[in-house]
Amino acid sequence: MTRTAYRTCPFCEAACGLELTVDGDRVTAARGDREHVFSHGFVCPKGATFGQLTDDPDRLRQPLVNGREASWEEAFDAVRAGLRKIIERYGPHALAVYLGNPNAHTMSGGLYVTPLIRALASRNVYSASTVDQMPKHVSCGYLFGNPLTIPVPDVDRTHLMLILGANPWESNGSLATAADFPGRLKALQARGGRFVVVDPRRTVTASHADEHLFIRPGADAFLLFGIVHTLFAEGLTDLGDLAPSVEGVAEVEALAADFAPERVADACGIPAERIRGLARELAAAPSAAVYGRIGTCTVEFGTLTSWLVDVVNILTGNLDRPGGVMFPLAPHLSDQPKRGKGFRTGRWHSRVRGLPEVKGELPVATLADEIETPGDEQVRALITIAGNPVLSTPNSGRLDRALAGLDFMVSVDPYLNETTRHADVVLPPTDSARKGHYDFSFLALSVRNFAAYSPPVLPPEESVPDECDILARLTLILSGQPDSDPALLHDFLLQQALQRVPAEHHDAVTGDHPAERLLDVALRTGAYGDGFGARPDGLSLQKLIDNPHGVDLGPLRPRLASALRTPSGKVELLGSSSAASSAASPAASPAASPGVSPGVSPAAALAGETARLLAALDRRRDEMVLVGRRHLRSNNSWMHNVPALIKGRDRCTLQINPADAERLSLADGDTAQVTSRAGGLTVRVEVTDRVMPGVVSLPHGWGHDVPGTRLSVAATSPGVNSNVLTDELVIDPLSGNSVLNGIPVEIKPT
Ligand SMILES: Nc1nc2c(c(=O)[nH]1)N[C@H]1C(S)=C(S)[C@@H](COP(=O)(O)OP(=O)(O)OC[C@H]3O[C@@H](n4cnc5c(=O)[nH]c(N)nc54)[C@H](O)[C@@H]3O)O[C@H]1N2
Ligand SMILES: Nc1nc2c(c(=O)[nH]1)N[C@H]1C(S)=C(S)[C@@H](COP(=O)(O)OP(=O)(O)OC[C@H]3O[C@@H](n4cnc5c(=O)[nH]c(N)nc54)[C@H](O)[C@@H]3O)O[C@H]1N2
Ligand code: SF4
Ligand SMILES: [Mo]
Repeated sequence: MTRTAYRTCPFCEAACGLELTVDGDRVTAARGDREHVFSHGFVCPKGATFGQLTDDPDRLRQPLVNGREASWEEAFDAVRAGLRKIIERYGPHALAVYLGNPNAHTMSGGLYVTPLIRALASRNVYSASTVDQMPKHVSCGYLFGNPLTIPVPDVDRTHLMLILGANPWESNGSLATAADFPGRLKALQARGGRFVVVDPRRTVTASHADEHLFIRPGADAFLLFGIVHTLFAEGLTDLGDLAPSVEGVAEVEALAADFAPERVADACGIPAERIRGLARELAAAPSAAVYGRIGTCTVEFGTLTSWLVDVVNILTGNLDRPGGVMFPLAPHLSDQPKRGKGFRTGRWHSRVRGLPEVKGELPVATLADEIETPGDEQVRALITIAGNPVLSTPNSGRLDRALAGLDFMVSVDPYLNETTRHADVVLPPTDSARKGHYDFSFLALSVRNFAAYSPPVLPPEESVPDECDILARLTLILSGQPDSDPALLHDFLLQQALQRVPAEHHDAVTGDHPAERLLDVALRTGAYGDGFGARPDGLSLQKLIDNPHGVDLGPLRPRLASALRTPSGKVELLGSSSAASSAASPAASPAASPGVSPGVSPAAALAGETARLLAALDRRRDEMVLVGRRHLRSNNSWMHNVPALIKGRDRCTLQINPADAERLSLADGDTAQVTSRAGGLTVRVEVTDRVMPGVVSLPHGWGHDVPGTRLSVAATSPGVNSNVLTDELVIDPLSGNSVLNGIPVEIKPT
């Protein structure tokens, strides 16, 4: 007997609705849910393999202790012994945690990671955020008072979209949840709008664009400052209704004074007249949205660049207006205005390099330093949850060696891969078909307001616990509780959530699972909630269960006043003066990561970065630089074990422009040796004019040929690990984010 079930796809930020065919206890097919209120039937090759991932024979279904299958009780005993010994002997800071990307896609990640970090009480918290979007958090923290208050492009209504360093045709977007991003861009063109792509590669997105401009990697801050300069020089700034709500315009004008288009054109590789043209077009469009992603974040001036993206949106009056960039309103959050204290970083610093804390974390680029360098509070044990830092973080060769030297490591992960092979204990969570799903992260970044909850599609397996239970047990072990019955934490969290709810409603909370009950409380007290009866039409868990294709909550609405968390209640272009921020303490940081002194204001931090950018105008630009890329049938490092996704010709190639190939005596199909300060590798060359001269491109997430893993399909087409080449010593100083694009490399034929 087959049946149909509906479920949000958990693999990327697009949050598409899937229609699953279920046969007994297997998902046998996955297609787009045509009735879904947000994705309208769209699906990509990854979502379509939902069932194959669930059924992957290499997926762990039993914990591993020292490489051997063990019972869950044995595994948790080993975890307790391993972790408690380190904490008792060396204190909590000797224990680090690394949180990988899928935590943003699971309910356990949304609900149980924060309590775990609290129980850990270590300064050594790391995540994939510092190889990804941390610059955007910092720039939005400065501008809007909260690092999670991130405006998204209103792609469905905009007249002009400027896309920098993003390839949504393949990635389906990030920090902008937009199922069927390609369809939305085509609709933009069909209604007479335009989109322009700025990228050192002519990507699929660029080839569909009305215009594509090649840019030298890392140069977007020059381009954007050139645009800001032009807006002021030609009297094109027009904040419109925003004007009374924005502070610091004159200061921004002063910062942009030195960046006339003529001065920055060479550094960008874009003619001055075109930079000026972009400024004029953005100013003249009835609405426009500038959107930057990986290519604007994982670069040396990541925070400054991310800040400039929104500065342009603000100066052209496009913040918080339809067709511009807007603040989504997620169903589990409230819509109440609140003043904040201003966003601060540097509340503590990393031990070895003195890098500042940002959003409660340290940069993953310094994790190997903390493991390798002896001394008090040296990291001796590591917990990884849904992460593969051996493939995804800079100078990963060094991190790989460092992990081998840990006293103890535990990984919560369904695969024995390049990272988890170092773990003493691997705890595999149940598969996605057996998990409920609600997007705590991405409904707050969606280009249209909507709500969806998917209950588990298959019943739980006796032998495999839910990930919420695994994280709850780890949390109880970390906090030194003798009993690690997960119900203890589930109850505690529910009581905490109910603190704001009158006691007479407590019995009205519904849900079959602890995560469902927490969600029910959040929904009912959230912006569209039923208020436990006060608004009978409002949202609740039951209402979402009754609407398996989601509940549409309409296009984004202006809501600046309730979104802002700044002390002034205004947009603070230069950040809040009351919020002492701090980047790298110069004494402790290597020369490659210059920074501003601890305790400086965001305004001083931005001014410091602007001065450093100006100095970078005169750098040599004759070396080859490396950038990354993504493919539609990949998902960072972890889907190469699905036959349907890995089949076809080798995708892990070094793309190089014909002019460079000729100069270096390389032909298509040759192998080349690529070296950087951090490391070297040998890879097959693909000669293509889709990458600009002076730039080579290699995707990340490959390199599946190391011993000790269980990835039998991925190992047949292993590729090479591009992060062997990226340099952990060069970071964006204000956010601690790694620089993964624009890496100087030398290339030789082999
Ligand atoms: N050079 C270069 N490097 C990059 C990037 C780049 O563009 N260029 N991009 C960066 C970006 S944007 C990101 S987000 C990072 C990603 O960095 P990571 O998060 O470290 O790596 P992933 O490849 O996403 O690995 C995810 C892990 O989670 C496991 N997993 C999958 N589903 C679940 C689940 O439900 N529960 C648990 N517990 N585990 C699960 C997988 O088996 C895998 O081990 O990589 C970064 N690295
Ligand atoms: N198919 C697929 N989809 C994914 C993922 C995946 O691995 N595969 N990963 C998911 C994740 S975790 C994320 S964070 C998102 C990322 O989503 P995107 O940011 O859209 O993804 P990328 O393909 O890395 O696009 C970055 C682009 O920046 C360009 N670039 C590099 N350096 C520069 C620069 O200095 N300036 C400019 N202007 N451009 C530059 C690159 O050539 C590349 O085309 O994708 C998500 N979706
Ligand atoms: S675009 Fe993303 S959310 Fe949609 S089906 Fe593909 S992987 Fe899933
Ligand atoms: Mo990411």
